[in-house]
Amino acid sequence: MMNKKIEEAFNEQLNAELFSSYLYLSMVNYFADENLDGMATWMRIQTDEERMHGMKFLDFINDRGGRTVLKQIDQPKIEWSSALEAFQDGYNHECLISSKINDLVTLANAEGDHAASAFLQWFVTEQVEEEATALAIVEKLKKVGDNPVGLFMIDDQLGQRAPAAPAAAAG
Ligand code: OFO
Repeated sequence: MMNKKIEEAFNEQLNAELFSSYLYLSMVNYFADENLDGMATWMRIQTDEERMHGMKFLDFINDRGGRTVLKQIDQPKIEWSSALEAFQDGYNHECLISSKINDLVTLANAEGDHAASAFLQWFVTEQVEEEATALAIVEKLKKVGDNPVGLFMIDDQLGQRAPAAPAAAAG
């Protein structure tokens, strides 16, 4: 039987992960509109990864005999002034998600829910990577500034991102 406080908090996190997917999908559309096809490709893969994060929470809740409840997903921002602003928003969002994961670990430990704690460790590690990846792109975009050649070089590089292998994506 699933701890009710954990069940509720995990349902909230499922919603947060699906919102992450939705936010990045909105960025896909922005980049496509800006003819930054490489960034659109990169974000599309990110969108899929976020959905997979959500599914991990969904599976855990269901596996533990809890009840998954799908809540309304907020409308994401739809317009950005630059690629830098979009990736900066992405980085800020990842920092927010990291703090949510940390809070979940604190809650799981306080409730003595070792299964939930063990499950969350994958996300703790994942968030280190998520923040580092987004920040590295932000730093590169800051360096190229308004230089269109530099922007298109980064776009080309990001377009080479390969989708995560199914096993890795599923964690
Ligand atoms: Fe971007 O890691 Fe999930 O939300």
